[in-house]
Amino acid sequence: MKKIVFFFSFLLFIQFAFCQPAPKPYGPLPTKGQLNWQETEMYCLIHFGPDTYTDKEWGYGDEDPAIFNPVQFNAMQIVGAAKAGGFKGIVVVAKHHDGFCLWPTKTTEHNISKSPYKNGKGDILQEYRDACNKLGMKMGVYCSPWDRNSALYGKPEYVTEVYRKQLEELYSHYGPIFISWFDGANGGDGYYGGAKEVRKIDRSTYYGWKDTWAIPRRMQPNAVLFGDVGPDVRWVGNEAGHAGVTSWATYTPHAPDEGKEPSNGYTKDYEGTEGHRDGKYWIPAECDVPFRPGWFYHKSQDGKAKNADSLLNLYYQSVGRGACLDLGLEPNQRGLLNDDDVAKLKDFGNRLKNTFAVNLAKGATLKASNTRGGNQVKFGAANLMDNDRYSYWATDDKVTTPELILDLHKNKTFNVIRLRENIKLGQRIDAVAVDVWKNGKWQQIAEATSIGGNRLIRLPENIKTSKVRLRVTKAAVCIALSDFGLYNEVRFPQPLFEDEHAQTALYDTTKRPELISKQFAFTEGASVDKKGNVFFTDQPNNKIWKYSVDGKLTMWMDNTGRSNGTYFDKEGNLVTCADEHNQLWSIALDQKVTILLTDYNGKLMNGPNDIWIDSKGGIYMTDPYYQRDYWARKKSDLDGQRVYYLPKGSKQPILIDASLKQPNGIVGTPDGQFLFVTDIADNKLYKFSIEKDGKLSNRLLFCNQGGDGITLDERGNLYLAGNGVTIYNPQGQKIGHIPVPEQWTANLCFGGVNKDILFITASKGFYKLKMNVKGVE
Ligand code: FUL
Repeated sequence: MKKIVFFFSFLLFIQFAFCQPAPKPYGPLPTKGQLNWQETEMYCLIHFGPDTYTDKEWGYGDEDPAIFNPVQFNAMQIVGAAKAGGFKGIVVVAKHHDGFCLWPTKTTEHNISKSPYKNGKGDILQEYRDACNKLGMKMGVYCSPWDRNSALYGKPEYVTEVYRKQLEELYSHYGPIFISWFDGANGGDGYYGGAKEVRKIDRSTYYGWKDTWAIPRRMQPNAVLFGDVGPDVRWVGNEAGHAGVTSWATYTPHAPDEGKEPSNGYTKDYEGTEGHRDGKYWIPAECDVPFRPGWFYHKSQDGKAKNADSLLNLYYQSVGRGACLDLGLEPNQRGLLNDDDVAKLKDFGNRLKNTFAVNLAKGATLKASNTRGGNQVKFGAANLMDNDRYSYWATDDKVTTPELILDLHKNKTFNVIRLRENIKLGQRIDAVAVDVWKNGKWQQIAEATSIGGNRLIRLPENIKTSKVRLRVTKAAVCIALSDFGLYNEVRFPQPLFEDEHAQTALYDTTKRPELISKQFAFTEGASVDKKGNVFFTDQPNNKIWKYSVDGKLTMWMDNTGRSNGTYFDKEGNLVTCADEHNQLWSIALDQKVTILLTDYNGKLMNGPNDIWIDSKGGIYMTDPYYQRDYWARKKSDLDGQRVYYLPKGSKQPILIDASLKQPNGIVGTPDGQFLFVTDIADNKLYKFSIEKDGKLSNRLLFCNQGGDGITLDERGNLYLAGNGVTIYNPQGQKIGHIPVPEQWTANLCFGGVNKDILFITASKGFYKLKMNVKGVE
């Protein structure tokens, strides 16, 4: 009897183990076209046309086709350079906003057949098609909906008789198309057949997107459709080439105005950066960014293409975050990429190839805490090592936080970790952590969120270990992980300090900040006057100090209302955050105080912290709440920590942002277009667009580091105080770090006669560092 029982339980076990079905898919799922797109990872967006000859980015539509004569045009050179860079496809801008068609279309006279190129017999699209076929590259098209040449633009016939017909021509002659790119720039002034006027269209309805998309669905069913609203691939919300550190493949597009239909050019585009965990649709992000500063070729930008270091940064911030990278290429007037551009692409391609050539996790002994139904063949961890995106390690339905230990048998050195989910079963994993065995115990070295089709963790340093542990710390359902890789990226000394657009380094990186004095309790609020003298505050001691251009340090004012952040206005008054009274003060040179602001709608400010003043004299201010021992009140009078704008002359601030946890440092660009604000509690830095009325729009996550004060240099680099000073380029990529030997670095500004000395307030100390760049104050 015992034997029989044993036999039946054994049978049951076998049945459980081997008949355990695959996990149920979770949430929205990718289509075949989207899987193909995901595997493409990197492709190039090629802008070439009349703008190449007129030195413009957006042609007006009145350009004479006679200017288009690329005598040496060579699609093989361009597509070959992309291929050498590791790119797997191209997207040809077949028609840009100027309306000039690079193929002999029947829909308009404004096309290549009217140009001298090959005596009017040329067809750039066909040449790209042939080159792609020869080189095994995928091809996509971008046909701008906005057409500044067409007399019909704005009327329904433009959509039905011109635009859609153009798409049909492209799909029928130049396929297979892997992506059809629909742009969101729309309507405005243009030539419009000679009318030369402004034409506005209703972005939600004019193009009848549902009917327009039906054309590629019918003619190129495997192509994905790109746009602000997808429907297959979404715009990431910036043209700097990066997705959010957390970036979901799922997304629900929203219109900027409540109750309206979102559409291309009419979404809350900043939401595209991170997507939505509970998004209704599978619409992963594409990160588009030009190789050179502009999308089109400009002679003045020769030599300014991004180098391999910058491209690698972008790669990790796009492909490494589950998105695809779409890099703009800019053929010149001869119809070729410049040699420098070709060389940089190749360098980048080689570095990528070398990095990912060997998966150091291969050959490891794998120990998973759970394997679905005990079925090692179908669901075992060994599937992580076979380089197949769809074979996978799965757990039982109930197990959402499994662990995997990799015994590498000997010490190996790596600095990149790769994770992939089998996305045919949806995006299931929210977060993971990775530990290594060091000094007899597990030590965490990394964490990551939103795994999806591809997640790369680039570690700041090389890790040498013989044992690695992966912990899934949060998943919506049981996991289906397809890939685990450890790689070693060869890094060159100090690549981070080189500015991509300039030959000179930002400063001599062998130097450290020089201590001026350490006699303070807590320094803050550095700012510079017109002459270059620097003023800063010692808040606990209630004083303002001056460091003059001739190197003299003097106490400038006592009883300063516990001034914190400061900024000079145009008239030369020092505006300060008088935190003792929750006010803004303007202090004249004779130290006469004028109170600028006391409250928001009758309620006490929390404690104005830092300010920036625009060219109109309006003051941008952060108002976080830090309980001070010199206050009688114990809680905030307001119900949040926010950002305000005080127009010049007004006593009532306008609330301009309530979305940050604890806004702190603040600075704007000198052209008044953008405002940067740090969120110290959420460890993030945001970039906003400034509207005409001073209000903010387009919140964009600039980088995943919060902190204290911020300032800008003349190249647009941003300096963030907190843990020393961290430098970000205008694209939000970290390009350097200046260590400061203090607990906390609070604020900074450029000063000195030439405004090329970086002054740093850090806890008890006040420091300076000579730079090769100037500030913009
Ligand atoms: C934008 C366009 O307005 C730019 O000129 C460029 O083509 C870029 C890729 O898309 O929306």
